[in-house]
Amino acid sequence: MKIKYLMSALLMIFIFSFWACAAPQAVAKTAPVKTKTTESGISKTAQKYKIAFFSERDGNREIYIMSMDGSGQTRLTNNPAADWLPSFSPDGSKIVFQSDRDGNFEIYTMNSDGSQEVRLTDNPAYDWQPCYSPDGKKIAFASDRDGNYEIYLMNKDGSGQVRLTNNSAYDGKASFSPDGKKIAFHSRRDGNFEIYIMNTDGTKQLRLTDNSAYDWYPSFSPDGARIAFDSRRDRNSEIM
Ligand SMILES: [Ca+2]
Ligand SMILES: [Ca+2]
Ligand SMILES: [Ca+2]
Ligand SMILES: [Ca+2]
Repeated sequence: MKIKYLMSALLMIFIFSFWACAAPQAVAKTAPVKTKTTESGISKTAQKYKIAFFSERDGNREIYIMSMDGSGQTRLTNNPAADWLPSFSPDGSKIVFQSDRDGNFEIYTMNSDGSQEVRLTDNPAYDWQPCYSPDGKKIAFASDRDGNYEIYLMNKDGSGQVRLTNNSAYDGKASFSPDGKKIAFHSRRDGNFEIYIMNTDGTKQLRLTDNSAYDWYPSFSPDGARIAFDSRRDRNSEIM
């Protein structure tokens, strides 16, 4: 069972290298650990940090958290809609996620114990792929509210929603740089998916990749020096 839990944790870290805005947001230090001995015996440190993930194990997509050794798996959402793509706030107190519980996807936040769910967006379009800024004050997300997907930025309470990209192609999957000054994202504006960066006010949009394959799902390294992304240039997905 120890190995099973460890593999589960490692798998989720792997998945979040694609699906969270960045690995540091998916793994967050939460409330002080009360137990002095670990359930799995792997390490006390592993239980101090939590991983948020989604699973269909209970019949539909729900948000769960667990310790980094796979112990303490707890379901946080409970409704028949799809609740997914969770990402911790930098201080670990909140989780932002997307849900179609009201008929279309909206951005929601909740406390890291699942309490106090709050809807931040409210419109008939899809609003999804949320990501906290490193200071926790802003949330970037993608929405097709103007007819095609663009990157938007809002305050953590949902106020002040502004569009950062503006073109007829798909723009999505925002990921903040660790210093909060840049947003990496993927866009199809040049014919196929490429990785771009821009300032957090939408200025200076710059393409970083240039090839005929899909390059998408960027994520900054913790030191901000590099960007990991997924590419199909070898005809299947690879991590660059
Ligand atoms: Ca659900
Ligand atoms: Ca919506
Ligand atoms: Ca667009
Ligand atoms: Ca490409």
